[in-house]
Amino acid sequence: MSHEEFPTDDPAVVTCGLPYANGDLHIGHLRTYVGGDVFSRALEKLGQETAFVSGSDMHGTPIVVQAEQQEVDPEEFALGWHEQYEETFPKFAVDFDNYGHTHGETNTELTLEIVEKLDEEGYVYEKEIKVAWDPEDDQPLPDRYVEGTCPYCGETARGDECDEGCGRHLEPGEIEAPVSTITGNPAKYRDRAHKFFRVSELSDYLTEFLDRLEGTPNAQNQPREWIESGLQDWCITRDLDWGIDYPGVSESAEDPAASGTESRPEEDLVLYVWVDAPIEYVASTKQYSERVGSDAYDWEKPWKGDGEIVHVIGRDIIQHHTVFWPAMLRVAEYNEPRAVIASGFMTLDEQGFSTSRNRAVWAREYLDEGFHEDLLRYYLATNGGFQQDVDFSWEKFQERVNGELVGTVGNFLYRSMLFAHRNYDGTPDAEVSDDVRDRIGDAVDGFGAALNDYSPRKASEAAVDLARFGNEYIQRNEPWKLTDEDPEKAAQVVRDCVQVAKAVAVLMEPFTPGKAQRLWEQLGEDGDAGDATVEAALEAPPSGFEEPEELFEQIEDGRVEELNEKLETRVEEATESDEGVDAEGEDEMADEDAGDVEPLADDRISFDEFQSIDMRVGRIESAEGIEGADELVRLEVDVGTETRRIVAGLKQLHDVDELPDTKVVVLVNLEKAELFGVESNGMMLAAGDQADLLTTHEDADPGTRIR
Ligand code: B3M
Ligand code: ZN
Repeated sequence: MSHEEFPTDDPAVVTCGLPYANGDLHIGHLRTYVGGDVFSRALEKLGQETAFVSGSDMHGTPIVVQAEQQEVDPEEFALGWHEQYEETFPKFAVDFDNYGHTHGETNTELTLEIVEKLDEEGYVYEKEIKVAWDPEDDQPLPDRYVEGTCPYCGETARGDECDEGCGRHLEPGEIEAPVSTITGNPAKYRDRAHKFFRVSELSDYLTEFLDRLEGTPNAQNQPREWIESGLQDWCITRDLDWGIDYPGVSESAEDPAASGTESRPEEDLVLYVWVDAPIEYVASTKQYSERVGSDAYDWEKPWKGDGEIVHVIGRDIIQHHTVFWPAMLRVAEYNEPRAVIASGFMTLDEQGFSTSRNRAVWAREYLDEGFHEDLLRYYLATNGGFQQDVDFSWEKFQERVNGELVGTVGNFLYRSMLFAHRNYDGTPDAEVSDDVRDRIGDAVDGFGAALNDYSPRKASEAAVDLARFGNEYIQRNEPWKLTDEDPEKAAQVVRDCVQVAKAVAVLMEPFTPGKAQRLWEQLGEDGDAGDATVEAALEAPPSGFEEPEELFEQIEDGRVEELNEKLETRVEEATESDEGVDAEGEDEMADEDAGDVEPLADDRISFDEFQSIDMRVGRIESAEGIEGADELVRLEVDVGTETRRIVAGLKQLHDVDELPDTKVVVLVNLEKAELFGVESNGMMLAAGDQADLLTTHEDADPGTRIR
């Protein structure tokens, strides 16, 4: 089934993944929010009625852990960050129609209602499971309180997700060799009764749903693989006292002795954060409706009636949005999402952002440097396809700004409008030529097609290419030579250029709303450029306008050098002070991104045990990405006596084409594993988050044993 093209007659809701309310925002975080804002503004440009909503994610273990470290209440801790996000987003023109939070009343009520409905429909059951437990602290270790090995890909995994490997959601009890992140002790597993949602029963529905789902291809392909490999039921409760209490928990936990499981204070069973988090999408839409009135926007239409739901997310949370969430919506009798647009990751100078090492360009810092928010918006929304990874460096930023915004867009607008102002006091009295009318029409069509293709980048190209056309057009027709010779023709050319300028204002607005507004005013237009739809691209501008100013400014080389130096110095300083902190064993867990050194293992192994590990020098013969898997690469590796096929999570981190001929270290007697349908016969050793491959220093041949 395919959906009706945008714009449809029904209201749409565009949502952005909820940021966890637990830390400063850097420009890497902004990618999804800018992407969502651009998409929702662009839909409105097409004439689609759209609400744009999100909120802060207040629950979950990362927040509890950090609040504990700071010795504050999780609510107070999370609210502090929530307020900061509320202030930060508008500074980047990310204008949510409603920005709520998951601990609010609307979300709590809706969550309870939905969970009760899942229960009533027979989709919830209780099961005893193994829960990680800290033997020393005698407490349960939900989610981020535990680290270990992913049972699917063997990478280090944290709590409920394999964030460095295959990206899967991990159920409680699944992580292997669990270690408590509180004490560093090996965790034990204990039996506890928890609530489960029968997602497995919805496999057929979800398979059909994925066939209908639009958005970026990664959002359809990854879940298909997960569903094919068999869906498990989903544990929807946690042993924690921060979150939304499981409804009617008193009945189920009434008599723990009878079930033979650990006794548990009733209030310690809360819903898993991923249950109430997406429900905030609905709650936030509802709050918006309540504020503007349901005549202006009726939240029930997209969620329960005729309307469109579009989720904009980071690619690490695809599974939640394409499996668990639609399963919940289905049973609770809500509409399913029409599209999931999942963005790639962001790197800074080709390396990961690291909050603990201060290796980031912070949102606030970007603004403090005096840059207009639109420049970053343009960079983030148009650099590569939405699902591709994006690297940020001040050089690349400078190149895009100076090249496209200053050189193409700004240059065309300034030269044509200045000429129009000087010679005609504004828009000359002439009709737009058919050719230019058609050219603008094509740009508008391209813009609409790009959005229906969920490609903000292509939509921006429609706008920038139009400005490029404008530049060529004025250059080719040289109106400055015609004013005396052929004044009629001169007026015609300039009239065309002014229309192109107006169309550029309309089409650029979703990307650069502040600058588009400025241009709108320079054209003598009243009101809000954001309210103009694509039809305005071909409507005549007012006849008079003032002398224009240049919209964009060049970024000089010296400025880039200065910014790079600042970043380097800061990273160095932060790394030094970080080392001090690590030595004292603090600051573990605080880091979301990378960089903390794991404590050395206490458990010693015997030399015999070491001897049983067979590691060999290998040489990569070939490497290619596995289709549909974002990170996995299939490699053929010569290990001396034979060539082994190995699957490794390297795609995001290495240039796959450059891998052949690299010498590596291969663990050859690891049991075989199947990853995305490909058998992996061995494991290559690599260090850390960036999968820094281990290699040999001299010329050991493939097959040489490592001792
Ligand atoms: N709070 C943040 C993340 O995992 C998480 C998103 C919730 S979206 C419903 O990216
Ligand atoms: Zn994994």
